[in-house]
Amino acid sequence: MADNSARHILLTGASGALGRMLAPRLAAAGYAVRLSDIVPFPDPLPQGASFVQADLSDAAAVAGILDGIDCVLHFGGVSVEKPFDQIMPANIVGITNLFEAARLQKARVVFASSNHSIGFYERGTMLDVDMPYRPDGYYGLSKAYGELLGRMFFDKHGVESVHIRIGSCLAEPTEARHLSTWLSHDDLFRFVRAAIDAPVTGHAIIWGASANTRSWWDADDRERIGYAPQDNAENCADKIAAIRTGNAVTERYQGGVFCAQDFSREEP
Ligand code: 15L
Repeated sequence: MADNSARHILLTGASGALGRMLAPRLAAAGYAVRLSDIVPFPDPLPQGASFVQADLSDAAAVAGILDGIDCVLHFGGVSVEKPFDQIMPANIVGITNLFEAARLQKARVVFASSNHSIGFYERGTMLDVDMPYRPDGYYGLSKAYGELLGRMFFDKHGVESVHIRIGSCLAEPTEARHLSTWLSHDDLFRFVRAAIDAPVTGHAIIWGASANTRSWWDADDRERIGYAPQDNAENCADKIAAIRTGNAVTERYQGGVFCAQDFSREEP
């Protein structure tokens, strides 16, 4: 195993579903891991890892958890569509505090962005990462903000960031949409490792999806970090291809049910 112990990694959102999946894997890979979340870590601490409770909207607390860190894996914040007053502190103020702290620390940021930043493209439309944002709610808008914040912090301050535009990161795909959007846990871990270990990243945006046969997502910056997904939702097609939601808005757009939430546009 490579000696990763000199690499100090901070994982925010450690107590969430993806954080809990990543934490033991990162520790087992030998990185020096600091975990953080606004709520306690619910599992036994992985060997060698530490945990610091912190609120992302508190700039001083965020500066504190980044002290001595080389690379931040930013999985913290609200992870579903919510009213703006809930998105604002965690996802807008929080990531701004985080980039400011990364600038002082000269740390790289790996951001768990989301397909909901482009959720209003119709299903089947092939997208490159530089196509215009079409967020499907305040949550998706906050992810677009994070990606743009990374762009500004690289151009202005040289802070490197890798933005993983995650599709549906689940142990198994469970519905037809996932044939296009699924990201396996193993592929996310491969992705995160590549983003930590790449010698140079600049500002990179990469689709967070496995090698799905029915993908809607095309050109991105993956070659820069050497990310190569190995799983494919197609292996589950027989079980899930017929599983639909029954909602026309959900079925029409890439963002699925997030698009249908509070949807009030009248179709001609
Ligand atoms: C996300 O960004 C959410 O955090 C997750 O809960 C899923 O809904 C996922 O997107 C998805 O689009 O499937």
